[in-house]
Amino acid sequence: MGFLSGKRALIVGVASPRSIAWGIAEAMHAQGAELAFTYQTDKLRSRVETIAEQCESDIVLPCDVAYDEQIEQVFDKLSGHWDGYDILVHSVGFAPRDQLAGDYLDVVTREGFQVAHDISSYSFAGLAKAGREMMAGRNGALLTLTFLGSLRATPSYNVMGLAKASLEANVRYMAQSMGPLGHRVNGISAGPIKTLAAAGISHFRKMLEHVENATPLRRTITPREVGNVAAFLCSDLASGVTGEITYVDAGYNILGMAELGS
Ligand code: NAD
Ligand code: 0WE
Repeated sequence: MGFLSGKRALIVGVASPRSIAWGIAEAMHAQGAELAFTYQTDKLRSRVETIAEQCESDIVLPCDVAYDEQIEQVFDKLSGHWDGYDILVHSVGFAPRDQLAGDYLDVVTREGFQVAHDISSYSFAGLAKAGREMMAGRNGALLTLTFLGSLRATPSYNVMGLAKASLEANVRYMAQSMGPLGHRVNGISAGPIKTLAAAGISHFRKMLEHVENATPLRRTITPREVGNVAAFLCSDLASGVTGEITYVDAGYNILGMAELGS
């Protein structure tokens, strides 16, 4: 019996076997959770079906979080399988590609700003709101994924940093809103991992090397390491924790200055 047995979790944000959401699904399944998944586009459907099968789930639903109707439909369809659910995992982030290279003020646009905030921050609240009824009476747990670029200016991360700052504020406001209902809302700030969302980001390999050299544990982290913390935060073991951002970054965020020499 795992520490998530009897819990039902909806996982939003699987795109490949490297996805952080994939590691979260594996970790939650290992702890006995029952899982359901969404996919953004038809192209991603078969990938998501693969992880669903591995986790003994046959609930795979479409959801592009840019559309209110698709967010509503997820919970309409989910209610045909489950009478309620306990855990929402939001592992979604997006800004138009032209926003993620070059100098911040050179590349930022009103449209880029709006899309980044809509898809990367609003969608967490949108999903929570649409799923509130199905979570009623169950001591739910909601979790999102963020990055240190929310707090510290990070080259090329640009408007995504602002969107993650908004997402982290969303964690606190959602925690305040849902706390009286017995639901907890938390975030994990993950260190850089080579996923699809990192593909094509220029100098990403160099960033990983920098982290490997600088971080206290002298290595990067894996989706499964994020998954294990996600499983804990969404379990009753973390029943006193809400509104928090927990770092799973091999210690990078605690540093004040690089170690020089040798
Ligand atoms: P990923 O590409 O595997 O996952 C990103 C997911 O966002 C994909 O599944 C994609 O389908 C989904 N998505 C984007 N737009 C969407 C939309 N309109 N509707 C529905 N889904 C949409 O990459 P990942 O690295 O696993 O990213 C997951 C989360 O982790 C993101 O929030 C990302 O910002 C965050 N994060 C990633 C890293 C990293 O270095 N990879 C570090 C810290 C935080
Ligand atoms: O949050 C992210 C990446 C999010 C992301 C990635 C893409 C690539 C494809 C958002 N939108 C898009 N749009 C696309 O068209 N991370 C934390 C990973 C990441 O991205 C960076 C990083 C890190 C770390 C970009 C610049 C610098 C560092």
